[in-house]
Amino acid sequence: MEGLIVKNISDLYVVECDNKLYNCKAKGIFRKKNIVPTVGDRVLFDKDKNIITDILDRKNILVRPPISNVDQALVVMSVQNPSFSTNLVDKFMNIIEFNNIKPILCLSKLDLLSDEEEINKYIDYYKSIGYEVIINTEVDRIKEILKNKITVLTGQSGVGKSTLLNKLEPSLLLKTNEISKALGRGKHTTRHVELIKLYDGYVADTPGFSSLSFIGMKKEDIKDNMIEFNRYKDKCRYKDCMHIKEDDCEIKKLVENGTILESRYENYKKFVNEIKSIYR
Ligand SMILES: Nc1nc2c(ncn2[C@@H]2O[C@H](COP(=O)(O)OP(=O)(O)O)[C@@H](O)[C@H]2O)c(=O)[nH]1
Ligand SMILES: [Mg+2]
Ligand SMILES: [Zn+2]
Repeated sequence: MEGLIVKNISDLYVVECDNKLYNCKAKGIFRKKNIVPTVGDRVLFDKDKNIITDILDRKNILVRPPISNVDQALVVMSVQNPSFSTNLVDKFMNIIEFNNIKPILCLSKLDLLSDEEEINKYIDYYKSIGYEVIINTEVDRIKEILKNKITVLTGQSGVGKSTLLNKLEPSLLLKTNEISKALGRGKHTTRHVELIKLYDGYVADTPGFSSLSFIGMKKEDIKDNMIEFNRYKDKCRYKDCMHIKEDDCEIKKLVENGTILESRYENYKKFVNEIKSIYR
């Protein structure tokens, strides 16, 4: 039978098939070949012996947290409390792009803003470069987005991720307003990775995702995943232009004339510096 690994606790795998759950172990051969079955894997399993016999080809795999076949990431970001951070938005988007996952920006706490003019400027910009941007109150739209997909929820602590999931599925009864330091270690939270079934899709409830990092990425990767730079880079004088110190750089011109958002460019330069310090 074919199923989906929806949960993993040490060597136990919970496999879902036709809306039923099976507690399985992995065939010994996997360990010998150094293959680790992962949440999100489509697998063949023997439902009488409760053994996973085969792992079907993966579309992608994330290492931390370990999860495979992710379709998209919902990047939840509050506009107030904690305040809106273009640095975090750009960082998350960049790392998610690098992993070949589609990022969707979901803004929360707009009710706390007295003036939406500033935030609308950012919303318009991110939309203009091709990103989908939604508000956490657009529940029907979010249901639509989650349908038939494996989605990971990312965003720093306190932005409203658990609140959002509870609104979508009240029976989840997720605790909200948890202290960030306790995330993943608090007595009510768990370390294991799990896919929650929601609207014929799955959402990964993974604390680890609030701390995405550039580890494993090169500065060229950062550049390649600033998606709007790619539209114009052929106009730079140098083919391998990093858009920082080079002359005749189209990207720098576009930042100056306002076509490229200044915060995006400034964040880009910071990320490149962060990478340099990782490898120093
Ligand atoms: N005003 C306002 N508060 C919100 C909103 N979404 C979540 N909150 C509050 O923000 C706090 C943190 O939410 P929580 O869901 O625990 O954030 P998480 O750490 O990302 O899971 C809680 O007190 C929520 O009630 C929102 O859209 N507006
Ligand atoms: Mg939470
Ligand atoms: Zn350039």
